[in-house]
Parts: sequence; structure tokens; C-alpha cells
Amino acid sequence: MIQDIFFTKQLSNFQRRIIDKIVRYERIDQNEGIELFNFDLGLLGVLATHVNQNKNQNKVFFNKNFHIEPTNICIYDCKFCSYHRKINQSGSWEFSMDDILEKASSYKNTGVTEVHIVGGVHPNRDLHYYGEMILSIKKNLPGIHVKAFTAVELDFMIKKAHVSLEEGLLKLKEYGLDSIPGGGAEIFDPKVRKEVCHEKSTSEQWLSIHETAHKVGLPSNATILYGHLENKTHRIDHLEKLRNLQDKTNGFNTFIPLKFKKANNSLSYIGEVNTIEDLKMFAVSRIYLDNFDHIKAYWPMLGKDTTQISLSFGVDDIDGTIDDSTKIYSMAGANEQKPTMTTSELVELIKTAGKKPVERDTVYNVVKEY
Ligand code: V47
Ligand code: SF4
Repeated sequence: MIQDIFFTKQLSNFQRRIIDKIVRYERIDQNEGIELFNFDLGLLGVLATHVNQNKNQNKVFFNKNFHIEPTNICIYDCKFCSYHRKINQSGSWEFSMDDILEKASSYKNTGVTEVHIVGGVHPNRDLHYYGEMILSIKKNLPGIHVKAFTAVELDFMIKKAHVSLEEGLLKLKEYGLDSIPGGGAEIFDPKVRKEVCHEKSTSEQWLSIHETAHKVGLPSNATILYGHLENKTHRIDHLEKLRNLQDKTNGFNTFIPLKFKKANNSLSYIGEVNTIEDLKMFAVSRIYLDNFDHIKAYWPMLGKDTTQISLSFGVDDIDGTIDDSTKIYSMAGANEQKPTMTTSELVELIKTAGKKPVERDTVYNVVKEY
């Protein structure tokens, strides 16, 4: 019995009741979620693996993808962000439509199934500009899945085009948008959010954009930015809001905990949390989000070693090949400064962790089993 393992440890009655619920796949509440962070790491790994096995068995998913970051010019000034610049500031970039098409075309016949587009909130670009970008990319790469724009970018580009949220999302879908990535969620607690990114879309706006996207048939991902000013109560509050929305819409594909990286930003003084904390965050997310099928570790940020270990802490997805096409994390001091992994490297990483690699498309249809 899985419970027998735990009775060799010193546990309170409260902790035993939580374990009992998890073992029986019952939903835990917020207080129980907060208590999980006090659990021994090994125990959390066993519990998260128990939940994950029930959902994904031994499978670990990855995809073949690349990123386009059209600009790092941004009207906002999030304190954790190392990436944004103002127009004409040194280090800023604005790719032209031709640059973007050239990049997209270079992936012809490479087997990539997804392009992930994300960038700064540019003051002069509205949804029609980005819609044309999607149209042209799809002309060059027919059949590619376009996962694009955080809720924060969408909020701005839709308002700039003077249409309602629903009209804007439908229009982007018409242009060829297929799904929405999970960025911009940061931390939903209003006080901490105000501290780390006071100007940008509120938590309510983020949730409403994802709810409306699900309503019009655009699936999405969700994230949390952890390891800065938030505490475990804020983390569980964040997960609770996502779990509630998922109960309503069932539109989220996956949840991605993003570890705060400290280089070159205004929160550098905080430092970074350690690997134990990372693994706890993955395990608690896996256990708490009982209505999410997948938990993703974003390997360029975590590094290959921690990503591999995360597979024993509830993670069943490690994102994609990426092909050195993102700067958000390298500029913040990520473990992988030139993030590229070939398919065989991804497969090897998963196999040496004792798991079964499965290439997926963005919405988790199986492309190939290894
Ligand atoms: O919202 C910015 C984060 C996010 C830092 O949906 C930082 O598949 C850590 O959401 N340290 C954008 N994180 C990227 C994102 C994402 C990434 C990979 C896959 C998916 C997906 C989505 O990056 C931002 C913010 O939370 N971020 N700066 C930093 N210093
Ligand atoms: Fe802009 Fe995004 Fe950076 Fe915030 S995190 S400053 S919205 S690019």
C-alpha cells in the first residue's frame, strides 16, 4: 500500500488526512494545499507521481517547436523582467514582417508543429498587425499551430483595435490563431502583483481573457511566476483561481510553473529559490490542479538536470526543441543560455529518467511514441 511508506515518517493527523485524500484522488482544499509545502520532499515526489501516473502513466510529452519574439519593446516595466526596452533604447529590437517570415520559412520541412509567438507590448501594434503576421506565417508554414500572445499582449492589442474582447479573439482566430500561451499570469494576489508588475493587466483581466478564449474555442496554457515576493498562501490562491476556471471551461491544456530568474532586473536583490523549492512547486501544482491533465517544466529556464529530476515530481511535459529561438530567459540568467535540444536529445533525457517519450502536438495529440 502506498500509505505504508508514509507511516514510517513523523506526520501530524492533518498531514495523514491530506495524504489519505491524495491517495484516493480526492480534491484537497486551500489549507491542505498550503500544508503540502511543509511536507518532506521525498514524500511530495511520491504523492505527485501517484497523481501523475493516474493521468499520464509513464508518458512524458515534448513537441517540436520554435519561438518568434517580434519585439522586446514594451509599454510596461515589470520589476522581474530583464527583457523589455523602450523604443530606441539600446538593446531593443523590432523585427520587420520580412524578418519574421524569413525566420518562419527557415523551418520549412523540419517537422516543427508549433510556433510560439510572444514579446513585449508594443505601443503601436494592434491585433490586425499581429493578425497579418499569423496569416503570412501560415502561408509559409501551412499546418503549423500558432500559439501566440500572452493575455497581457492580447488585452492591449484588442483594446487598441477598439473591439470587444470576444470580437478581438474571434478576429484573431479568423486570422489563424490556434491557442494562447500561459504567460502574463505572474501571481494573482493583488498586493504582490502590484509590487512586481503594477501597471499591467489585472488578475481578473487575465482570467477573463482566458475564459473568453475558451468560450470562443481557443485553448490555452496557464503559468505562475514563483520565487520572488510571494509566499505559499499566494501560490495556493493562484492555483485555486486556475482550478476554479478550469472547472468552468476545461479550456487549459497545461500548467507551467515559471521560476523567477534574477539576472538584470529590478528584483535581482531577492536572489533565486533553490532546487528543493522548484521540485516542491511542481509537486504541489500536480497535486492541487486535479483538473489539469498536464504539468510542464520549461527546460530552458530550469536547466536539463533539474528538468529530468522534475519528472519524478509530477511533471509529464518538458516543452520542445525550441532551437535557440527565445531570449526571455537567457536575458534573465537562465540555466540554458542557448536553448536547443534535438529530438534525440529530448528522447534520451526522458528515457534516462525511466519514462516513455511521446512527441505531441500543441493540444496533446500523439505525433510519435518512442
Ligand atoms: O509572463 C519574465 C516570465 C513569461 C522572467 O504557454 C520570467 O507553453 C522568470 O509564459 N524569470 C512569458 N520568468 C513566457 C511564458 C511561457 C514560457 C514557456 C512556455 C509557455 C507556454 C509560456 O515569462 C512572463 C513571465 O511570467 N518571465 N521574466 C524572469 N526574470
Ligand atoms: Fe513587458 Fe512582458 Fe516584460 Fe512585463 S514581462 S515588462 S509585459 S515584456
